[in-house]
Amino acid sequence: MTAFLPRSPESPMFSFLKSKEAAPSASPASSVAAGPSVGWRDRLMGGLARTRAHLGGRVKTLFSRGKVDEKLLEELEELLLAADVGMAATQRLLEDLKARAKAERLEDASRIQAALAAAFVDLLAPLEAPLDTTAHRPCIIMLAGVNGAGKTTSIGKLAKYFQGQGKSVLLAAGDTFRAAAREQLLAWGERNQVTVIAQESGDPAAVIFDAIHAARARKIDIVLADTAGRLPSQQNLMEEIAKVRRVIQKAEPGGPHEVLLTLDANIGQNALQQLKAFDAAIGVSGLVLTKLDGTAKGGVIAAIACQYPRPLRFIGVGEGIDDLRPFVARDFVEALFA
Ligand SMILES: Nc1nc2c(ncn2[C@@H]2O[C@H](COP(=O)(O)OP(=O)(O)OP(=O)(O)O)[C@@H](O)[C@H]2O)c(=O)[nH]1
Ligand SMILES: [Mg+2]
Repeated sequence: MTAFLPRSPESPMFSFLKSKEAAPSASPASSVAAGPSVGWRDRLMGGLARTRAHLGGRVKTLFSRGKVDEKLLEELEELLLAADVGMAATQRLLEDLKARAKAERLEDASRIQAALAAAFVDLLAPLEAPLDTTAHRPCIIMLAGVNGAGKTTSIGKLAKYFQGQGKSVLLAAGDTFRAAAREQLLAWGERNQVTVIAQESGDPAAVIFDAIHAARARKIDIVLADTAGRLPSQQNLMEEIAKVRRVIQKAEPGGPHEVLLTLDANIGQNALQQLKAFDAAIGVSGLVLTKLDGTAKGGVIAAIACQYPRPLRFIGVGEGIDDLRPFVARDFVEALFA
């Protein structure tokens, strides 16, 4: 079993508290060019620009014909598939649109478009399930995902988001694998003025175990535990993360209270395979979908909703600290078809 490393000056465990120093040069990207004054709605609009151009814009042109016929449905199918909506969700949306067109005798572009948007909202609404962190203190949130998906950056953003809700936060540097992973999390810790529990090297489970005890002693509301990136095909690493989960459970019965899988929206349909594999290994309770700004494949959300629904807790639309927020289906669809 992993040993709990007591905090002492000799201990290799660090506790980085509220340093006022500027973040080191390895610090995360500063806020987006748009600046912190830009509201979430604008960030979402900006972030979805590519998917909107590929899907929303072309759909508009298509619907300007003003008639829902077989040819239009065929072309719409192509557009949806190209945006990574996936076959199952595409068929569902087309059926839904057909039914609405018939029932409501839709014959003008804006009403057809509104009907498709409504079909999208119906499909995505079940994913809208905000994370409740109030039932446990500390609420232990573990992030997992493949290399570079955006786990550490999302933790940095979440730390700010939760603090903004009046919660106290502690970060656990559970990525003891990649060089500089710890420094990256420390930089986010400094930026948010929150404690980061880390070790020079060693076992990720031990670091997180330590962090949970520190959080309990300090009456911290939320622990955000980083983990190293791994591919579902790396069996030993998948076993390792399953062990991390078990150790958390030992440290805090009932924990982790949330297992967040971070998915990079750029990977499109592969997101489903990753979700299935991580779910089998660690039981995914929620999703963070990152990098929606860098892709035209934002439609993958619909594929997830249709084929492997899990609460989509947060979406990321940029590298800035304010570029992550809870998923709201209606706002998302509005931004998609604006
Ligand atoms: N454009 C954009 N970039 C993002 C977003 N989220 C994360 N990134 C970038 O993606 C890169 C990887 O992010 P990390 O947070 O280091 O990813 P990770 O999953 O922790 O990576 P590993 O620890 O190596 O597995 C960084 O350059 C981030 O700035 C997003 O929503 N939009
Ligand atoms: Mg990382």
